[in-house]
Amino acid sequence: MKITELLNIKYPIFQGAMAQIATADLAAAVSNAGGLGILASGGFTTERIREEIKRCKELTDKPFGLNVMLMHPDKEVIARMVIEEGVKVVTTGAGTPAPYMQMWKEAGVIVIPVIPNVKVAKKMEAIGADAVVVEGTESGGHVGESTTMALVPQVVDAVSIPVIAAGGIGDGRGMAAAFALGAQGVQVGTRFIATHECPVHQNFKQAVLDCGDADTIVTGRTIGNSVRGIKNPMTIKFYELEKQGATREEFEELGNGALRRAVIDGDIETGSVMTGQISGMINKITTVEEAITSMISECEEALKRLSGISLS
Ligand code: TUI
Repeated sequence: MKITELLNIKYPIFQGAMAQIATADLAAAVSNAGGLGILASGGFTTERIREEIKRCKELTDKPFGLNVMLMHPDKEVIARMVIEEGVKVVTTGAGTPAPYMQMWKEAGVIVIPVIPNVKVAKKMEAIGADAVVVEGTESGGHVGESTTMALVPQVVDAVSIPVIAAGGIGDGRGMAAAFALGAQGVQVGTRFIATHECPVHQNFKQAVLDCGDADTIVTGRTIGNSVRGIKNPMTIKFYELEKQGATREEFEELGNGALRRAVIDGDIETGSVMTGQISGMINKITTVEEAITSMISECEEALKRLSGISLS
């Protein structure tokens, strides 16, 4: 079944559930514009997550999802909240959703794990995932090693469930490329930061607009917690800490505080500005609807252009 039919959405565009950023304001705007808005749980308390779910139901009558971030200290509570609040679509990230799969499937929830490699994709299919979001290392935030270009076709070959491509996709050309690789849809995060509806601090938006193609960096690789964000004094500090042998827990604690400083306080020097490599292409703030409709028309244009290419 096509992903748009499975989810009852108009366009195969998911909005990435950016930690501390993807509130009901953003997710409802994406769903109202025909994509799939997805609420974040990363960096939010369980009370806040419940509030955002309730608010999203008020702001849209279209389908929306909740991302269960599996490094969240209260992940079990959030997993149960999905059912209590009647959330119909769940994406998961930064770990395996296996412990909650049976509970969700019995409740009729559509489960779409975000995965960084073929091995995890196969595992997710085996435990009953309805689709997977394949996230390349071009993404902002917590990332794997493989690029979207290399990973998507390998996952498409390895599983029979629909594949959604994520990482480095910020316009309709990227979307057309994802289709060429065998994906049925795309997940987009960074592009949605540069929208009026995105509740992130203005300085964070400006940092994305100012960011060049080579201005993001991955830290935390040595402790198995790779995070991509904009190069700044904060990421340099992370490097120092890695060298001094900081533990994963210390890193995560520091990461959460730093993300809040950037997202809420607008401190883009000592805060963690988690954005993807595609930031370099983003140069204006638009509405969510404009972002989605331009992605769709650019994609159609790209597909038309490609159909004119002849190699024989
Ligand atoms: O989860 C993400 N991206 C994120 S989560 C996040 S919150 C955060 N806050 C402070 C510091 C660090 C992070 C920010 N960005 N993307 C989805 C994703 N999931 N990428 C990679 C994975 C993943 C990794 C391992 C999924 C599954 C997995 O293992 C599963 C298994 O079976 O072992």
